[in-house]
Amino acid sequence: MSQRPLMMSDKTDGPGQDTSLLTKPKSKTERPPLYKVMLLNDDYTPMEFVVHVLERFFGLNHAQAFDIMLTVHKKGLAVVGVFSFEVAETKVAQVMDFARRHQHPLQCTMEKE
Ligand code: TYC
Repeated sequence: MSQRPLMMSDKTDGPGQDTSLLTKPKSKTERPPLYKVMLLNDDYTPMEFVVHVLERFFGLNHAQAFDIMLTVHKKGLAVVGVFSFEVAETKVAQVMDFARRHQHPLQCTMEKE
């Protein structure tokens, strides 16, 4: 008589018929969500300041930074990068703090992609 609880390995599917591994649910490897970081236009922040922000916090060269600044200026906003939640949150905080310290109303936000 069995002296222990019934276990999966006790299944009596027959020789070579153990289905316990085949029925295991597939664990999908989901990518973590990404977040768009955006700059918003305003009427007061100097263009050169925005270019500097883009170079300093987003690693853009001067031409790339100038192009994105102009897009924000003309269209109202632009995505300046796509990052993990933690990195996006840090970029937004760095830009907002830098703008505030220089008394510019520049706004930076993030949104799930
Ligand atoms: N519109 C601003 C100006 O004319 C320039 C500017 C560009 C401000 C981008 C903010 O995110 C911005 N001085």
